[in-house]
Amino acid sequence: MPTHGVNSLLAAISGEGRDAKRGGYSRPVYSDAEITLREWFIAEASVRGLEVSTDANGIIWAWWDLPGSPGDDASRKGSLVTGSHLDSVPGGGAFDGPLGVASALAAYDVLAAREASGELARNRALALAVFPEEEGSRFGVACLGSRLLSGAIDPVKALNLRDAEGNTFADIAAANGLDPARMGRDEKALARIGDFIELHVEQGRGLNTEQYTDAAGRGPAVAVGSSILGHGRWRLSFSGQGNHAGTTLMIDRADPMVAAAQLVLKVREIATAQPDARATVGRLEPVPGGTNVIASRVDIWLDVRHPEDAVTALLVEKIHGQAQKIAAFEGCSVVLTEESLSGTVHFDAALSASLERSVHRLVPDAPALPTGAGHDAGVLAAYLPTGMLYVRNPSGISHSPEEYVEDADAEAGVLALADALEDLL
Ligand code: HGY
Ligand code: MN
Ligand code: MN
Ligand code: MN
Repeated sequence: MPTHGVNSLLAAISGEGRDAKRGGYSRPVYSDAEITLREWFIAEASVRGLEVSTDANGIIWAWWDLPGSPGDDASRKGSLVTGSHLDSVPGGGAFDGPLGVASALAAYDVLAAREASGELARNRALALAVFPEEEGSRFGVACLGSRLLSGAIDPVKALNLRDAEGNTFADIAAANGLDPARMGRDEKALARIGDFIELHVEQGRGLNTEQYTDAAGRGPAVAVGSSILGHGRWRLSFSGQGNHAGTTLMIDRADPMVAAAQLVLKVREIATAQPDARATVGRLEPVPGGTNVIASRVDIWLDVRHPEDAVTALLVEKIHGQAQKIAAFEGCSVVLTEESLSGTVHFDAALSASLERSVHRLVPDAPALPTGAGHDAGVLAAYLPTGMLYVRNPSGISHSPEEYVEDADAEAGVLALADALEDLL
């Protein structure tokens, strides 16, 4: 039984979903690559004797029941759960999601060895979990699996979400063996989760700033999550007059691409003027998208984040107002659609205090760190105690092939997770 081969577990999947065009990994939910990673997790959990099942919402659960336990809902009520996701953003890094899943497997190995040697006597079951569509890269709503589980999204809305090819989530879910009619808030599954802990690669420069690093530039391997920045996603569709690039005089144009381009600059201006705000247009899609064609429509996707939800709303209102002004000037129209919204999350205080006590045994200078990145632990925080651990990312870059975790830090993350879980088992 490997003690904690987190790096070998990650190496085993490092070839799946590589994106030759963008670099990094593209593993949209229910793509071949993400399905291969799901199968990898199921195999790794099964070989460890865990009881593995996929629920109606597509969440995979791998149960380590108490010795002699019937393993039913009653005996699993209030269990400890740890895990993350396997889907990625387009051209994402190797660690965002998979580090948390591989670390959960490796932390189980450490704890199983401690139980076998008599060092660990558990009072609770432990489950490893994999949540689908955390990035929202295929169907547009982030943390779709945990939102369905908790009831944070209406299953009818979820099932009607479409990917870029026009497939509905219902169709893709059904093609992957799920029954759309059974999707939605799952009281039994929620009752089984007493605490949820997600280990994740750190996605900013937090642990790399001078505040935490020594002269050699080395900072603590692990941090405990304190909060998640409120954030949301909107789509702005500019419509104009599609036309011929050669026969249409400049004066005769209603070009939505020109309107969208101006709005992108306005987004930066508005967000830069607001302390602590972040706003991004990371995706822009002209229709029909021909080189010699004036677009008839341009869709842009807006990601806005701020600690105060009211300010996020104000920023979106300002951006929408500017979009309407620009569209009118350019002879176009514009429609704003909200795709998803997550308020600022403060992790459970008691659980985070327990995580800090555990982690400080191994990493005494591990700080409590806020993050600007959303997570399933953030969605579930509204329904049950959740907490997070972050593992140092020397690049400070994420959602990019440059995302990175050193082997030694990944191993430290596993031991910190194992200690944190042990103290709660
Ligand atoms: O977008 C986010 O913050 C997360 O990585 N899904
Ligand atoms: Mn991510
Ligand atoms: Mn993630
Ligand atoms: Mn996440």
